[in-house]
Amino acid sequence: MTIERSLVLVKPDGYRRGLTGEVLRRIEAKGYTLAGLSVLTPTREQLAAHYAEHAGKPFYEPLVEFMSSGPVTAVVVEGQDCIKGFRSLAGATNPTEAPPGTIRGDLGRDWGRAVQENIVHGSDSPESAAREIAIWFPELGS
Ligand code: D4T
Repeated sequence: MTIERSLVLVKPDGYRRGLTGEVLRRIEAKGYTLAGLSVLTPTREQLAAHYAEHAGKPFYEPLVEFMSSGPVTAVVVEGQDCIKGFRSLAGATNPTEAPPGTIRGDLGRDWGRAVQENIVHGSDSPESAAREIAIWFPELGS
């Protein structure tokens, strides 16, 4: 077993609504540690790299527009199995379906917009985590 790293983003809706601390609190309360933290407004170039798999999908442009609309907090989360563990903390992509107890279930809702504003992103595999950490924290290497 190896200690994993996951790239978590508190998205612009989470930042605007003052939920950054609450998300970080839940990550730390779970027992994971924070290995990197940065508040920044993403460039379209960073988002094109981060969301390359979604290019061309109907929600892609609204997604890039939303994600570049204000500051995000990028976090490197560390701990045993933290990639799966954080996705479990986050809940389903659609905040209406995310169960109570999860970040999206407790703090998110559908606002009727072209893209789901669902507060957080978390890497979905070790490969994605390595790719995403290089985008948001080039100085960390790996
Ligand atoms: P992220 O990547 O932001 O953690 O979210 P998920 O892993 O849960 O979801 P994703 O990569 O499939 O989607 C990225 C981003 O696009 C929004 N989205 C997604 C949307 O508005 N409508 C959709 O149908 C899908 C699939 C939500 C998250």
